[in-house]
Amino acid sequence: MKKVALITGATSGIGKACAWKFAAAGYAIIATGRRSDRLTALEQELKKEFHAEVLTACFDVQDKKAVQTAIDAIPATWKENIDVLINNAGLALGRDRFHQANMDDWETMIQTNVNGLLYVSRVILPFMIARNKGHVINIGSIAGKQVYENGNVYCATKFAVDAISQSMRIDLLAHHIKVTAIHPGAVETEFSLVRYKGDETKASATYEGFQPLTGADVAETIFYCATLPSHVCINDLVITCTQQGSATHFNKNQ
Ligand code: NDP
Ligand code: 8X3
Repeated sequence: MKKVALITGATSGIGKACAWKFAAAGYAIIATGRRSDRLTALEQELKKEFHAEVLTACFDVQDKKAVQTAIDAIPATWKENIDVLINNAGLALGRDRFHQANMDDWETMIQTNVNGLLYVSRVILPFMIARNKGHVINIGSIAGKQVYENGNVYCATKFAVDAISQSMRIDLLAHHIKVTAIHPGAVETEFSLVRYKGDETKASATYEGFQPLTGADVAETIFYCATLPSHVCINDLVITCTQQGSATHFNKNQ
C-alpha cells in the first residue's frame, strides 16, 4: 500500500492544504472533519487531480466515542498503515478579557484543541506502535510559545499542545515514532472567521498590513518534516511570515 496520511481538520485551511500536498506526492489520504459536504468535495478533487486514494471520516474530535467509532470503521489495511498523523483540527473562539470571556468558548477550545488531539492520537498510536514506525505531527501555534492579550485560553490550549508533543516524543521513543510540533504564526484561513464568529470585518482586519502565511506555506513545511530521512526528526518548529517577529510584533506596511 502507498504511504498513508491521516489529517484531522482537512475541510479547510492548513489541513486541506496538507491533503493536497500529500496527495500530490502520492500519499493515500484519510481526511477528517465535521463538514461532510466538504469532505466529499475534497475527495472528488484529490481523485480527479492526482488519482489519489482517499478515504473520508466525518466526526467531531471532541466526542471520544465518535472518534473511536469513526476510526473503527476505517478499513484495517488503511488504519494499520498510517505513516503520518497530522493533528490539525482546532480553533480559537473569541478574543476577550479573561473575566469577560464566554466559558462555553473556553470549553470548546479545550475540548477540541487538547482533548480532541489526545483522543485521536490515543486511538491511532497503537497501530503505529504495532509497526514500530510512524510520525505524529501536532499543529500548535505561536500562541503556544508566547501568550498575548486576550488570548488566555486559546494560548493555554496551544501551550498544552507543546507540552503534549514533548511528552509524546519521550513516551514513543522506544517505538521509533517521530513527534513533531509545528507552531505557525498568522495564517490566512477560516481561523479568524471562526474566532470572530462570522464577523468578516474583524476576520479580515487580522491580516491587514502584512502578507500572512497561507495554508499551503504551512503544508510545505509539514511535508518537509514528514519526508526527512528516518533517522531525522524535527522536534519543534515555529514558522511565521517574514513580517511577523513574535506573537505580537509585526512589521506592517506603512
Ligand atoms: P480553519 O478554520 O481554516 O480550519 C480548521 C479545521 O479544523 C477545519 O477543517 C475544521 O473542520 C476542523 N475542526 C474544528 N473543530 C473541529 C472539531 N470539533 N472536530 C473536527 N474537526 C474540527 O483554521 P486553520 O486551518 O487555520 O487551523 C488549523 C489548525 O492550525 C488549528 O489547530 C489552529 O489552531 C492552528 N493554527 C492556525 C493559525 C492561523 O493563524 N490560522 C496559526 C497557528 C495555528 P470542520 O469545521 O469541518 O469540523
Ligand atoms: C493562531 C495564531 O496569533 O492568532 O494560532 O494565535 S494567533
